Amino acid sequence: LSEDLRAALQSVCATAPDATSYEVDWTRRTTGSALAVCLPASTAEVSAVLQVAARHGVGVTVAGGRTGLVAGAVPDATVVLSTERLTGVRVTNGKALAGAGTTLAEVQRAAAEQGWAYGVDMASRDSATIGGTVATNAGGLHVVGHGTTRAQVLGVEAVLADGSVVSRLHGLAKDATGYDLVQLLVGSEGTLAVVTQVLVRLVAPPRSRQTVLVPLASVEDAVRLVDRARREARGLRAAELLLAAGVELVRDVDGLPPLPPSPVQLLLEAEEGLEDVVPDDALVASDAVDAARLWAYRERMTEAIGRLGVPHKLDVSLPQDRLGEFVDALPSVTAGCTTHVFGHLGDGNLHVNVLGPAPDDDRVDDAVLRLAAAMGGSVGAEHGIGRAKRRWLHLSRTPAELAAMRAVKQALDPHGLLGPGVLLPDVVTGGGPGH
Ligand code: 2HG
Ligand code: ZN
Repeated sequence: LSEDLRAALQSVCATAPDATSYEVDWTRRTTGSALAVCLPASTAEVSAVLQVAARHGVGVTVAGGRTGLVAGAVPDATVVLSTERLTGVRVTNGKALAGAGTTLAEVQRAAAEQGWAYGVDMASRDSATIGGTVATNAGGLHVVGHGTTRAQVLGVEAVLADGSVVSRLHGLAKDATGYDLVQLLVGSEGTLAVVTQVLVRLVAPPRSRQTVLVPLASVEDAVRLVDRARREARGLRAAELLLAAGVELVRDVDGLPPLPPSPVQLLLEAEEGLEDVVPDDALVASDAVDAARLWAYRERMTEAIGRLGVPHKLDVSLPQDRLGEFVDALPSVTAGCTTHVFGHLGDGNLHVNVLGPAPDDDRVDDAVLRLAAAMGGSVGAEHGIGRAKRRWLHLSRTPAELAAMRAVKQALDPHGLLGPGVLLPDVVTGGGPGH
């Protein structure tokens, strides 16, 4: 069967000679196995791959830049469909139309060349693809300013499980003509369709830029300062939290200069007005080079943690007034582990990274996610659910919501070919609530 499958796939598009790098996630925590790796170069080729997979009854896992942190692109005895050759971007009238495999950095560059900016940015910009950010509804560093990917997406072209193509790329500002298929696909993690092209709105570039790093005594103080900056500064676009242990870590690993010691550091970026908001002991960047120097403490965190071992990545969001309490409670559920917490304070989004437990030991994952849910938070803030978190999806979604999600899945992909093992938990039959 697999020889037949491989031959059939090779007759419709190029395939990668070696699947190894596609079979493990960025953190190295999750591995899987690929039946083949397809590299379609057009929407027609994507459609042909899905039709071959359907004929052979095998699943398809979509892979973008493979910087995801919940193993959503790791195959599970499935065919990998990589979007890496679906590239190219064109900017017109404040909108960018990009192939799904175009990197975020390329979209940003194309926007800048025409005097625009793209509202989404993240440290993985050189690898993360626009299609992947749509699939996960990625957030990143500028959500306080521009919202998540969902808020940028005006249209998509996508191939459904049966190979049919839906294309909503007209970009009309007004279009009240029924179900919003475009937004349905945002955040669907490759389980409803394969996104092949994306149309996004662009934003005006900031007129000026202030970057400050503020030492603070507590997370609560940081939350209060963000609230004030939102009201009093102009064009706030980043509000990032660092804790002392994280600052120490990036200093150690990357050799960055020490900062004045403080339990909490808050990185704020706005167009203007921050000088009236932040205390006198804040570090204020004098120019772009200096701003990059301050950002380094935040942007290098993921890489620095990765060098310590294989982290358990627990991306959660919380109500603003529970953030401090959550951070304080973490040691009680992560005892004996090395834990680093940082994230997008303005969005109530914390990245809890836990090192110590074996990759397949998920007791600490369970404890941290339950803690977040018990405080009214979400178990998946901006990284998605993927393969890593689906057994906790029920903590953030009601039975009625899960049933509706399954009904949508069943309608669009009745044979479960797209993203098996991703997002939706398996239905447990034969009693018990299961996971
Ligand atoms: C970030 O904000 C990313 O830098 C990665 O979402 C977070 O490494 C992480 O846990
Ligand atoms: Zn993040």
